[in-house]
Amino acid sequence: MTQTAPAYRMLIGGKLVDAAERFEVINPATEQAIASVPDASEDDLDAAVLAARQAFPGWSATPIEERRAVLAAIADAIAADAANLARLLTSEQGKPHADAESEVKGMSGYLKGIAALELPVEVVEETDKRRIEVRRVPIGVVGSIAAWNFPLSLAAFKIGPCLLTGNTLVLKPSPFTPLATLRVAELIADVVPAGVLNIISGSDRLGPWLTSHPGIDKISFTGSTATGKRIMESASHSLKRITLELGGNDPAIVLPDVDVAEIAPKLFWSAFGNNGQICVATKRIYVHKDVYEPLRDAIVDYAKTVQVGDGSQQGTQLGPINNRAQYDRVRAIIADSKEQGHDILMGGGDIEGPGFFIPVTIIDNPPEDSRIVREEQFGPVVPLLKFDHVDDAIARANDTAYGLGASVWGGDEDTATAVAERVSAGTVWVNESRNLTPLAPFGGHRQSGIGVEGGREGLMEYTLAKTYFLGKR
Ligand code: TXE
Repeated sequence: MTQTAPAYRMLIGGKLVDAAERFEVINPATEQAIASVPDASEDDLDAAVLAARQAFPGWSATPIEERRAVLAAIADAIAADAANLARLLTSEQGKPHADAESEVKGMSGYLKGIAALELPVEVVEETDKRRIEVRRVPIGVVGSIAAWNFPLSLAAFKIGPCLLTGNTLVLKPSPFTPLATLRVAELIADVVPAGVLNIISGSDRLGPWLTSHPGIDKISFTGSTATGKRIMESASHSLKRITLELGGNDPAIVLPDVDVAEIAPKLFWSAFGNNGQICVATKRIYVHKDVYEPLRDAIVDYAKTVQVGDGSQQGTQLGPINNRAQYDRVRAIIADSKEQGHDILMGGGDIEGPGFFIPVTIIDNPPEDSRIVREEQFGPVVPLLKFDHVDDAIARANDTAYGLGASVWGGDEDTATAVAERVSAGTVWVNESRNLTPLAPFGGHRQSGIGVEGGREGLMEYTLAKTYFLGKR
């Protein structure tokens, strides 16, 4: 009797392979196990790194036009399986089906956007004596770790620039959300040259093995600031290059000349999209006193119309929190607000039944030193904070160890842009928020990260400078 191969296998050296052990993946809306995936051992990791290393000479010598074509083929394979990938994403991540569909579409679009970028040679001297040019060369084998909030988008952020610049990759999805990524592995097994892109799943032990592996030359990580620091430490032993995209505590500053009715839903989704589980979600909303009460009431009225539930059900706008640890973390922050006697405008309670559901929670002007203001909540709870003078709002917005994103909202674009110039963050939006593009760098200031993803600068992070002095006789 022949045994059928299990669903969800790792991609190592062009082959779909299982591991000796597997672990279960939970649907956060039901808390039921929905599938099992390989739990990579150290030997499996060694095999993936070896495959990537063996593929590196060939891939790095492959003309960039061919590498672009491979990225485009990956994007097409993903687009062709969009409905299935979106369904998997909802089941493991919790996000509503429509959001999952746009993430799948976004992954494909991002890869195509990156594939179109150029890394030109820079000529710094051209004289009778010599020509000096700076070329960019790939680093080698990259190890990438993606988080559970956007498994496919983050995979695209890592795959695109890594492969375009001629590196090879070992990619690890979060143990909470490996399914859609392993499905991608299956879709691209015959599309990508063997060993160029390896995808391995594993439990908590795999991350530290990957970041300390001597065969890896660079780490690209998206996750918490605390884990980012541990990764930097472990990378230091062999001076691995690092790109760290970490947490944020993004402020929104709302100026007195806004159109309240127009921005209330926009601000709501800026804070609550993906249930607040976005590194660049708005996490503190500073509102000028002249519009504080009307805007507060408009946001609360809007929030009451938003449907929380199982993401696979029609009409759901916000799903559950992705995992129990994060659920407990968000609930602890809400509990702290209750204990401190903050005015909770809506939410704050429990949602009956299984699943990591938390009601939309809005807190009215808590003190600046409270946990909900100081910490990254990463869940469906946001504080509204009143200010009298814009200087005060800017000072409070900047008073954080983070510096990932920020937004400014105002009727007069020049005034709002002038405020944006004084906010310290890697990305600042004026009258919009959370939008990203493959064409521009995205990264954190201060403890929100090191390095950037996207744009030409993002490509540079996957390369080393190599300077040629070309003497003329
Ligand atoms: O992520 P972690 P968690 C923030 C958010 C959230 C917090 C915790 O504030 O509350 O992070 O989330 C691997 N060496 N963000 O605990 O700790 C681990 O296997 C190498 C912001 O889920 O960052 C997992 O796959 N790897 C963020 C991954 O790191 C290690 C998105 C993420 O773990 C490791 C998600 C180690 N020592 C959460 N320890 C954003 N920037 O958007 C763990 N890992």
